[in-house]
Amino acid sequence: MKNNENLQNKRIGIIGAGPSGLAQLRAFEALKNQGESIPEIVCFEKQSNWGGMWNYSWRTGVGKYGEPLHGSMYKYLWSNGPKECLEFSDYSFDSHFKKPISSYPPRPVLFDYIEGRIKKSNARDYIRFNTTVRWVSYDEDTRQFTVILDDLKLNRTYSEVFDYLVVASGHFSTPNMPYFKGIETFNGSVMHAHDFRGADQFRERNVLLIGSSYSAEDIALQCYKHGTKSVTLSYRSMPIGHDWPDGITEVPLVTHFDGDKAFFKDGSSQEFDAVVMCTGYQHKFPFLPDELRLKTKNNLYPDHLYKGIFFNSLPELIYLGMQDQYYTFNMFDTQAWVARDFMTGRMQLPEEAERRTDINIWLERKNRLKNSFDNVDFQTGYIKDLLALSDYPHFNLDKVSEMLKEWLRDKEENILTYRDKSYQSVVTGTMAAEHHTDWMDELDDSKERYLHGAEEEELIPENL
Ligand code: FAD
Ligand code: NA7
Repeated sequence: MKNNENLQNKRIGIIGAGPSGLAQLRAFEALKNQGESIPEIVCFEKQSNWGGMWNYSWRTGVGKYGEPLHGSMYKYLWSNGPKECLEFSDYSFDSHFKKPISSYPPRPVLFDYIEGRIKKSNARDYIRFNTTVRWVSYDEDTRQFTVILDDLKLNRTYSEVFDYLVVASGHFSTPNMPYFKGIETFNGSVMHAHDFRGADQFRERNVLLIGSSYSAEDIALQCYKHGTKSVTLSYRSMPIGHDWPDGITEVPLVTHFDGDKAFFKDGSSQEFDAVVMCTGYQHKFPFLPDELRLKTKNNLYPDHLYKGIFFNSLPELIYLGMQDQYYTFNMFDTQAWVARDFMTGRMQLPEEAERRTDINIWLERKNRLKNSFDNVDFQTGYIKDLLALSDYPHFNLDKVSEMLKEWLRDKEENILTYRDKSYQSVVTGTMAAEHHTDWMDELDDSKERYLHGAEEEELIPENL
């Protein structure tokens, strides 16, 4: 192992062991496997397991130790984009599952894939589970971060000092929950998508979903699939605009409620049994002081982050995965590899003013985006920019970009069947298998059923 004394004295703290935090661990591991020395790393995760959002919890509100519950995923959640668009370029689906699988796996299958890559290393040793990062401060003189931590199991508070801090705490966990006049008089349940755990409770009910983005779209489909009587989607800016099946309709924004009745901007009104606010999330960092906190809404290029990751006024503070996401796991990887190279001194950053100029170029480009296809091109360009900076294994981004556009077209063509389509891996060239059951008919999202369900059924003799 090459000896770099300076590096070995450095300490790196990572907040969160979701896909972004795990990407950071994996990036260091890859360097170590090349015979390079790596600094001391500690990753803090407030949940008892890794996987972030993909680590499903039945809980809502608070976790076992009273911390705000992180998870926003629900039962029966299937990938909302082709898996070929998020595939790790250093760990393919083929190498994990040993056979082609379909393009839209359910959550437990993607969790298994995320876990599979990280289990191949000793990354777990770096992670302190059940540990919440409570507060961070930065000392200008020592140029170090002091991190105050709560060991939730032992109910013990302590602090540690780091030279670099990676914030990988996600941004789809703290609900944006707007107020609508009179909603306090509504008698049914009112929840945010963050607390939605499955559509079973809405069987035979009339449900109002407020919002018109990914959560609204998918919760509407979940409700339809699992027997909700009617779904009404209420939009603020633009309807989603799909050719929805009977039972799902779109209306303009709610103006107010009166008891169980909701009134809409077009003058219409309807009674509902439940309301789900699919109104997005807040970037929330309760552990960061004002001067270190990223302040942004959900968008494709949050300001103040050089290369989308380095906090411009203090680049030793690194944010991963803070963008709105067409790309996910592979984008987090490309970010983590670049962050690693800065932290290990393999890459130097330009001066602050030059970094600001680069950020501004991206912000100006972002301001010119007109539609989802432009958005895909923008994020593709961003990842290309990052890929050029590190040795993360290259993958055919133009092809992935085409697939993302195809995915958008599939959804427009038929929102009920888009998950039955198959895509080709840019990592292995493998064409995805067709799932044994159409998505609309598949009510079991378990890994066992997904991987082996149909085989088992085929084994049942015909006369039984
Ligand atoms: P997260 O997965 O959110 O992980 C952050 C981690 O940080 C968590 O483990 C959390 O416990 C931890 N943490 C937070 N605060 C602290 C603290 N103070 N101290 C210690 N630990 C902390 N992406 C897709 O690619 N395909 C999909 O189909 C898809 N569906 C989605 C559906 C829903 C409902 C949601 C909300 C998101 C979906 N996403 C999907 C996007 C998903 O967020 C990303 O795939 C991915 O999980 C982001 O990874 P992350 O590590 O940045 O954040
Ligand atoms: P998004 O994509 O951030 O979308 C938020 C939606 O909420 C969007 O349609 C907003 O409307 C709407 N919104 C926000 N505030 C309001 C108010 N006050 N009133 C009405 N509507 C509002 O969040 P999602 O939860 O859909 O998706 C997040 C992730 O979860 C995503 O990556 C998926 O993979 C799963 P707007 O269009 O801004 O008018």
